Amino acid sequence: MNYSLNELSIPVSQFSKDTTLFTIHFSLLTFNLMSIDEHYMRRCLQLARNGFQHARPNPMVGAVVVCGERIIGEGYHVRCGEGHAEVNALASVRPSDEHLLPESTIYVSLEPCAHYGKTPPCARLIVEKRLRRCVVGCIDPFSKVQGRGIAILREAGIDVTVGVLEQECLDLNKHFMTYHRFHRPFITLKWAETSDGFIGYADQCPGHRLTISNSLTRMVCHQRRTEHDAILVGRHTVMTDHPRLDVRHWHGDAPLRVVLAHNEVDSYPALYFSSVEEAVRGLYDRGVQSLLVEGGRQTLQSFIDRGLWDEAFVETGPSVAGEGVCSPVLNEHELVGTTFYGSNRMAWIKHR
Ligand code: AOF
Ligand code: ZN
Repeated sequence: MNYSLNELSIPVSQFSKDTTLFTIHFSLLTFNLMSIDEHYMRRCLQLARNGFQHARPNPMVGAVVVCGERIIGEGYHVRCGEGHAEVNALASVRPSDEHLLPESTIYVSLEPCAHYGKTPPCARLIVEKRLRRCVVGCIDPFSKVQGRGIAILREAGIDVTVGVLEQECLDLNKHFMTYHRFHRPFITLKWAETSDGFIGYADQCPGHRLTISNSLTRMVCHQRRTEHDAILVGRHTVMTDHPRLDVRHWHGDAPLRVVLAHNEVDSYPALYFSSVEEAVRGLYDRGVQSLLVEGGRQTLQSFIDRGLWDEAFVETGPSVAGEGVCSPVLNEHELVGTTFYGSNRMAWIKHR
């Protein structure tokens, strides 16, 4: 669906006496403009993902400057504390193309910022550079922005379109969005269960550990760990499993270790909270945008019962336990997708 505008530039006068044809032409033109905006917004999303490793706790953002049908600049937010996507995209415009800015459009996957943070406001830079149009993927929920960037642009007479590929733009930064919109970390649950629905053997079988994951799903789980700021388990899991909760089967930073318990357990180094509510509040106060809850059953179920979860990754292996600790029960949820890793199935589930 990547048409050039020229392909559809039939003179309107040709149809002016024929309302039906005019309507068809007009809607084709609208559709065409929409797909062009989506096309460049997709490029913004693609660029933004390059910031995955270093942009945190800032969001991943991409920007593209387009004049006519030519991209004259592009960039993304590389590292927290450094230039934002718009700054990098505008800096990449060649001096010989600078004069084109007043007839150009800047596409950004997140609303340009309006505040002086570690860097000056991007909305002011766009005004200074006199761009004609700005297409925004989604509003920035950060309290110092929240629509103010768009207001600055509109007040300066820039044509602003908001909400192109909005859901994809929101999903890209789901941790950041949840943190700023709901004042809590994004919460992901993770467990592995046997084909007959058990996550472990009962306490009566000390030292008898149920192996469900395989080498591939271990890599996937450790990759998930690198994507989260903190990882949490309950007191019982610490006592029975002594989990390392680090990143050994993937590359990246290990999340902050958190334990739900009234007191420190077995000198296990972690941040301790005595209840789910206290953990969620305490982690928010520490700027933790995402939390991975890895067990055990009681801990997982307490997050579920309070409705304090966003996504779950449930791995099902081929083994049969016969008896033991039953897997947690999810409330309102929908299956997003399923991936097979050897004989293990990983279900990606969202809270509704
Ligand atoms: C943009 N473009 O590429 C990003 C934005 O401390 P600072 O100055 O880096 O500002 C961080 C905030 O700026 C961050 O919380 C978010 O609201 C916004 N991020 N904004 O215009 C970007 N990364
Ligand atoms: Zn900015």
